[in-house]
Amino acid sequence: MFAKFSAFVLLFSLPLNTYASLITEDFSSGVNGWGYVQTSDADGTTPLSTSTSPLTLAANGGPLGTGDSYLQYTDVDTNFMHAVFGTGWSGDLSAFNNGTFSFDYIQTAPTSGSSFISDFGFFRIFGGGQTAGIDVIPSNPSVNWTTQSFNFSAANFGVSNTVWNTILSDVTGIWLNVESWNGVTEVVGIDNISLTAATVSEPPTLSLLIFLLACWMFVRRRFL
Ligand SMILES: [Ca+2]
Ligand SMILES: [Ca+2]
Repeated sequence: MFAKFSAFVLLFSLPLNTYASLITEDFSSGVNGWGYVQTSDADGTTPLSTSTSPLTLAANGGPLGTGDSYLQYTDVDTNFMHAVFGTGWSGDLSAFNNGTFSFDYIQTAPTSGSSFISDFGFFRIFGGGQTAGIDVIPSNPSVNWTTQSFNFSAANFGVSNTVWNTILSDVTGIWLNVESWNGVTEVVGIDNISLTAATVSEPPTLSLLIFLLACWMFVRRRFL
């Protein structure tokens, strides 16, 4: 009887969901593997060899103000600079299919003018020998922190489910175009990057409840 009871306890101790449901980065513990690449084309995929880094960790001035660190990109040349995602943003991300991607962004310089580069905010993901990308920020970044969210799905990225699933099963890199202004003038920031898995659908939840009820009735009949 003890063995049966132990098995029952073990059953209820099993994790219901073994997949990660959130990837997030607020730069509170440093750069954390984030980097940059430069390309000659706005949405290009071939990194240039560059020696001057546009990347710094700003200790203050994130969306929460003093003490809120964020990642700052200062334009250094006429190429297009892209943020390269760091630790935790690679490997099998299949669990995030149809999830929600969100991040905060700002342009701290220039504070006025109209030399916007529309490719700012072009989000590109690489994986399984494939790539997909979309422009997630169609308008000018402002001097105030702004939050942008979008659906992390094949339909939104304009690729087939086959290509999308291939990418997500083995993500090798994610880039975000942070070149916002014509001329070597702009300073931009990003913070609070997150990817949240889609909510579990109702049918499996209902099935789980029925299963647990059946277990409880079994135990009640045998042990109580
Ligand atoms: Ca932060
Ligand atoms: Ca520029």
